[in-house]
Amino acid sequence: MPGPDENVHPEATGEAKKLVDAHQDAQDLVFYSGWFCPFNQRVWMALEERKIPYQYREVNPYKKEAAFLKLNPLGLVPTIEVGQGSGKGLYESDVLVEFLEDLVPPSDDHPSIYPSGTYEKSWARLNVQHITKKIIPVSPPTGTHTYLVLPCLHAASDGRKTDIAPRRAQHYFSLQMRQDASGQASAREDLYTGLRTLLECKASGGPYFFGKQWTVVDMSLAPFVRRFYNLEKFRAFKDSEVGNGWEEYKAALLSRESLKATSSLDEYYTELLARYLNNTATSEVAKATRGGHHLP
Ligand SMILES: N[C@@H](CCC(=O)N[C@@H](CS)C(=O)NCC(=O)O)C(=O)O
Repeated sequence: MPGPDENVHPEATGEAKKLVDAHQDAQDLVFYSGWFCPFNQRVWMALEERKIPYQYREVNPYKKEAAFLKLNPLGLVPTIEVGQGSGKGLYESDVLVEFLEDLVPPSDDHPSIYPSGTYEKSWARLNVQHITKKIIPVSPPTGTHTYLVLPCLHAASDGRKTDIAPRRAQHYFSLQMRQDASGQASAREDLYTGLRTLLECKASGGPYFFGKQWTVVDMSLAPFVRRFYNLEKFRAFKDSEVGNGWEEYKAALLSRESLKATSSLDEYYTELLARYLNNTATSEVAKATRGGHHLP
């Protein structure tokens, strides 16, 4: 019997559907995509931002079909096949985004999504890690509250990072899935803190994390923020509670063309997110969040 996630709407809608239709021709690079997935949307945005030709193929990753498992043994979207029919699969959104940066040298036709400068590139990666490990998932208990250690080492010289009892910090997915009010309240606080910490490191002098240049840091967070409207509606998430310029930053993230072009209609996201909000989702992400494990 199929699980509830397997019944996901079969295709993108709205602006995203137009983009899908425009990317049906065969290309060397095949993008195995799930229209609904925020990790997937990172890679789709990178393809668009870097203006790299690709063929779009919709996959239902919950079906775990044999041909797809040959490209990605985890059976997750996003996945990319490098060379049409080559069988050479790559996966993991953070890895794919770096791959797309390396694939074509940055130029006016293919703008970079990383800042220039060796230090700045690694600083960008550190902040992407913060998003992937400390804003989206459950963090395992540690002796210190690690998201206060990362990423803003420069600013964290005031001793805040030491004296918090070990506990599992909970963020974006937990806030959706927790059914009890006190669990939701603590997940909401953890999410606020994760966002605030990122903003402490944001450069001034422009709307984006690095100031004027839009980069991988903005891209890694934007698809999740695109889905925050559900947290506002059902989990009492309030932009005004984040502080540190969050409302301006959020507006900049949401107005990026590549985010809009790769987004489906709200009602289709809402249908899928409802399974997280009522804790019936059976995806790997849902199982990991429920069990307090690392995300797949
Ligand atoms: N760490 C992966 C996560 C990808 C992921 O969890 N994708 C979900 C859709 S949002 C998926 O394919 N789920 C299939 C499943 O749970 O079986 C990445 O960053 O690419």
